[in-house]
Amino acid sequence: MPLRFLDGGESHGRALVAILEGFPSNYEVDIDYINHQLSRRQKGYGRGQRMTIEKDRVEVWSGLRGRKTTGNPITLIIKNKDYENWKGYWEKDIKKEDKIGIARPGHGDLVGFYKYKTGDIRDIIERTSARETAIRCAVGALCKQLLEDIGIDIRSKVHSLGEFYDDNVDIFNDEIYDIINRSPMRCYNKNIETHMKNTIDMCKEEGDTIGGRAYLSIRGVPIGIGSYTNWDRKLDGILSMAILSIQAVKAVSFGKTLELPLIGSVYNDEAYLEDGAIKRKTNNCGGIEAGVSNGENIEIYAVIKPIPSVKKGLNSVDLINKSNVISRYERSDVSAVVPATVVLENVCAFHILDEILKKFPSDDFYELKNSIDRYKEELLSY
Ligand code: EPS
Repeated sequence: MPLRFLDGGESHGRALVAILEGFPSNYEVDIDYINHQLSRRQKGYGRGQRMTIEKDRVEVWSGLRGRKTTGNPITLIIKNKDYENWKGYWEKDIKKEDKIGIARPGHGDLVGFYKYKTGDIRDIIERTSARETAIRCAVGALCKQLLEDIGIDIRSKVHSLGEFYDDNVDIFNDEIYDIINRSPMRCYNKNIETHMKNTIDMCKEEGDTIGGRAYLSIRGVPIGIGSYTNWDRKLDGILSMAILSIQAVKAVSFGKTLELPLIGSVYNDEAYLEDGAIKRKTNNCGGIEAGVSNGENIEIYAVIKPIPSVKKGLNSVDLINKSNVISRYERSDVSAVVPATVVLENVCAFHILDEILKKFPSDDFYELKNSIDRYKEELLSY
């Protein structure tokens, strides 16, 4: 059965909800693990005032008996604390004079106004908001926890903010990763961290926003996940679609593709045998060849654009009164690059598990674990 979920919920509505189907039974879920992912997502330099209101905790309303999954659909809920401040808002019809017509260029405001024709940009803001990533993280965290138990580890960091780069860092070194996880910029180099923080402070002062790049690495995916047999089965295609669906992500690349001269003899990862095992001299392609995992770490960069809620204003249009105006400000974050790294981890976890389940169809966790262990053993003698 494919792994699938849908989520619903508005940024300032009652709650965010997801129903996850196809998750193996008999898996012991650690709710603290999910809540830890939710709390990691809330942190980071550049976050706005909203994060002082929310303390995201997941509630599991179905699919668990004790701590174990039953194979039934898993219903996850995160209540919005800010809902208390918006009570009444959802229950009444909006007055004409309270409708928002001024669009923020770059946000969903303008396109949503014409697409859904409710006459109020507020309806669009509520669903385009990156608040939705909280529930996607809860779904992904379940998957990420299971992946760890079958030897797949997903880690991330900030790669750049504005013009500052924290490059060439081994995130699978536990000491280094600990420093990254404690850094408000989720980066390693302290000097770069200071520059990044100063840049965010400056943007905040000027009423501006700033973007950057997130880096993700997935270790332990065995060779042969994904497929080249048809366009919609390619692992890099599937991951790219999911990553581009994360609010504010505008580009995705694998491995060193954007850094290297695109010359065949330099770019392609040469292979050799060592003690019977196939090794690579480099991992420029980021662990995926022809849409299939090649056993190396899957390395991904995602470009996070600057948030469109720019306090100093942009030229825009009042879509209700049909006039040229300066865009209105909506409370927001100055930068979403730090939380985006955590979202990226959890969003990719869902799809890696889905692809694993396609190769090793299993209803039960132990069936899955045994199939993977057997597959890895067989690979050694093939
Ligand atoms: C967001 C605006 C801000 C962010 C929000 C995304 O919320 P608010 O409008 O309530 O100030 O903090 O992100 C979250 C709430 C979250 O949990 O990540 C937006 O417009 O996209």
